[in-house]
Amino acid sequence: MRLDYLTIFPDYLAPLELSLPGRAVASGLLDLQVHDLRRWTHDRHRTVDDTPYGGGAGMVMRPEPWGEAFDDLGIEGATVVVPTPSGRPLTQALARELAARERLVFCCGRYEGIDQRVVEHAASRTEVLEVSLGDYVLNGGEAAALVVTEAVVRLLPGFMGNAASLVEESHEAGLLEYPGYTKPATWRGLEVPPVLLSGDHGRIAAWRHEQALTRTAERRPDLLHASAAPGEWAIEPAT
Ligand code: 6GU
Repeated sequence: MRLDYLTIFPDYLAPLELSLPGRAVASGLLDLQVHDLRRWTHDRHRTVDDTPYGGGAGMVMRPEPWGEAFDDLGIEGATVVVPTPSGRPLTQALARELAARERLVFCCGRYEGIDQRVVEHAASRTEVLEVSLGDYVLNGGEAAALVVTEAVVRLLPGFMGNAASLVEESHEAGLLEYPGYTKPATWRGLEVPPVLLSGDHGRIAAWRHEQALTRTAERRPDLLHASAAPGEWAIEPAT
């Protein structure tokens, strides 16, 4: 998989070369490139933003550097991912969709946003997805791009050591994960639930499922009634 990042803060994305994705790069599974958007500016001050038409607070990112970056990198056939609080909420299902793509191009803008014509233009050339982490506001798209990357890259075949841990875990089953325990069996007066020491795999599986259900009902009742509503968020290429 190829991953490109367009940002005015390339250092913010340095963690990509360290942790989990770093290993995937070393193993040849990932081709990962971080690009400084200012490379595609031409004025003395390397300007990337300007005041909003119609007035109001904050600045909006000008479209020209994005357009030139798209031309130089070539975005045809890639999925352009634009982190924004007004995007489609990131879920495990969306992470799985993105993990099936050959190439993602992340466009990290400041939170006041990128001129909307950038999305419109990119969508005339390839698939574009505006993605949100949740109902809160970050200052820019970089932290969100890191989160999306980690959610996606760990799903790539050959990335994780233990494929079974992917299937069982939180959200893959639509439920929160059951609690985990390891040695010692008694710690500071706290016991591991005895069923886990019983050796009865049927009872253990039933107990874990019940724990997952109880936790989900208590903490995230919305997940018990969740139905996937994909489609309406995808912005397909024009032709
Ligand atoms: Cl994806 N971007 C920004 N800037 N803020 C966010 C977000 C994304 N998701 C939640 N808040």
